[in-house]
Amino acid sequence: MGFIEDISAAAEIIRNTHAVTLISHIDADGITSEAIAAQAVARLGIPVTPVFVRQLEPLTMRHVPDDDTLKVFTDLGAGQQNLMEEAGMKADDVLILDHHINQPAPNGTIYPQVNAQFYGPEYAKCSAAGVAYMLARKLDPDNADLAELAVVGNVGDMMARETCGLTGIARWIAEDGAQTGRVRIAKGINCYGLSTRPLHLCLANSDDPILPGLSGDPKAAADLLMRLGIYQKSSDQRVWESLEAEEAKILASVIAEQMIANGESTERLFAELYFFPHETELSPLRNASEYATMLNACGRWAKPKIGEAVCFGDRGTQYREAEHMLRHHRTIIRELCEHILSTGVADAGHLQWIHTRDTYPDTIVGIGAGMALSKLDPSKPIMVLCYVSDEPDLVKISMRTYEKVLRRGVDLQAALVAAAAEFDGAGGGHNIAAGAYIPKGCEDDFIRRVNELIAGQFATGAPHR
Ligand SMILES: [Mn+2]
Repeated sequence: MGFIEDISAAAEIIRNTHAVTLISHIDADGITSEAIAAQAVARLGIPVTPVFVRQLEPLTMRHVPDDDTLKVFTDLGAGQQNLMEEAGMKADDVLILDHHINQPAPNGTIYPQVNAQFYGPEYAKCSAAGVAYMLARKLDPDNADLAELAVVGNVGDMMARETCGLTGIARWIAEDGAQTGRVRIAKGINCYGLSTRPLHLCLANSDDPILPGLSGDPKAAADLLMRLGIYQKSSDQRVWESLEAEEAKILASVIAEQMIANGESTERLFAELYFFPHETELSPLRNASEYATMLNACGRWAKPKIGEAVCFGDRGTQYREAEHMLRHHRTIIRELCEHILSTGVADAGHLQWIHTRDTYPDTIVGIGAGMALSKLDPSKPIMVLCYVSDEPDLVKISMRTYEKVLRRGVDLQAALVAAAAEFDGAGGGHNIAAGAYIPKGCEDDFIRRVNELIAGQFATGAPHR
């Protein structure tokens, strides 16, 4: 069926139920899709109970209550219909809102599902929060005030990353939010921290794209800003969002000139950005990517309900707790990054790697890997291996690289999916950032195999992209 039919059917299922249990994932997309669906359902006067899980697997299925509520799965479920069937759930008891690969239930139960992967390219780059939003909008056009949460979920799930902006239905949702004034769509530099970080740090921290002479060098970035009259002194703290249009334009064109002079493409210098003008200035809730980080921080440190409260509009006690989570998150990631740099990585030839064992939680090693890479050899992908807290037999693999390396043919997802399968593990992710789980003990062979696969990708070179 088409998207409209599936969304209409989902809306009917919600309207005809007396109580909902919402089962969702703990990352930014999971928390926002839950918050959208929960508010849309609650506004109909139907009681909702949230259940957040790190992953839907046999062990976490027991958190899903065995009662007569409708089980709505957001940002998960498409790939776990076998577990629903095993738990004895009937098609009438379930609604799946997802964007992950669909794996039908083995005994043929057809669970109602709206999955962004079903409807062609216009929908393909839409996260679960986008799907939940379309359902909310179908239930009541007044739910358009939830558009910002869908934008946060989409951006948090990297739907804007490859194309430097949202596309298709996800872009339509941002525009829908712009109509009510809750979302401001802007063009600007493709850096992180535009609402909260002093601009020189924002530029110095940029690693995709690499800004020649600025990335990794806060002092040079502050000097440039003083030269342009954007900073009065090197200790200024202005953020990008506070720049006048003319200042932002001059800054972008100077950086673009430097990139061109260095033979770099400026293709990734500009991005479409999503701001929320009703939020307090200088707060991480002012733009989609920083908002998403705050929710990820809550989820990764096992407090998804704090993130949910922020999505519901709490700006008091729970919000302060979320700020605390965010600070904690940043501190641990910075420590991990320093640990990687001070310990040093091993060079396998076509990738560099480090095993952090149980020193840091597996939920953040990928982020730390990405940050450390900007201070390592950027031409080789980084692999970080670590143990998984509640899975003593597994090793988690996180890999990161840069757009520039992708253009030479590298695809981390392809490499990790293929290698993990050979070792009875499982891999997934994106070409630029991917992960895998493998059995403990085969790490050395695994590194060798991934290195071989990446060597092959470099040798074959880039396909037409
Ligand atoms: Mn998602």
